[in-house]
Amino acid sequence: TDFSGKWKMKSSENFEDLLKALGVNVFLRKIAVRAASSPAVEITQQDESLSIKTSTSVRTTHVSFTVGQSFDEATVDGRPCTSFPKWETDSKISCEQTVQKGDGPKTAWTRELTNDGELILTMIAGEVVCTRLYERE
Ligand code: R12
Repeated sequence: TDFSGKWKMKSSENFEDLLKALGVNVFLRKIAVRAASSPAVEITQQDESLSIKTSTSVRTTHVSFTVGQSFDEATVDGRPCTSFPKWETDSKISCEQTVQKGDGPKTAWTRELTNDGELILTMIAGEVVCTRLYERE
């Protein structure tokens, strides 16, 4: 599987509910929802190592990791966490997050490449699952 490419978002479900579950206040939620409606995502992958840059008008994140090895990143609401990415199938990575301080709902994400070459991102907080569908630019 090769996630490499520039991706644009086609649809998003439950993003605001996800932020709500994480305790993000309504003011920041509205700003985040607007900004996150047109992200630019660029992924480079070499074997098991991925680099994912996600840009919006209010926040840009850049993570690099190797599947099977823990790494530090931040939850979608910006809390530092340690993440452990693993192959769930040969085309799906699932990643559990452990926040470094404080508590809150359990968070995780998955990224899956579909047969028709689309990318499905899920972000999870407790019972809430946000699903975002991307296609290559
Ligand atoms: C908060 C502050 C900010 C944000 C929040 C809380 C904004 C977060 C954004 C996230 C975008 C995620 C994407 C994910 C993806 C684009 C805009 C929530 C700035 O306290 O599709 O990969 C300061």
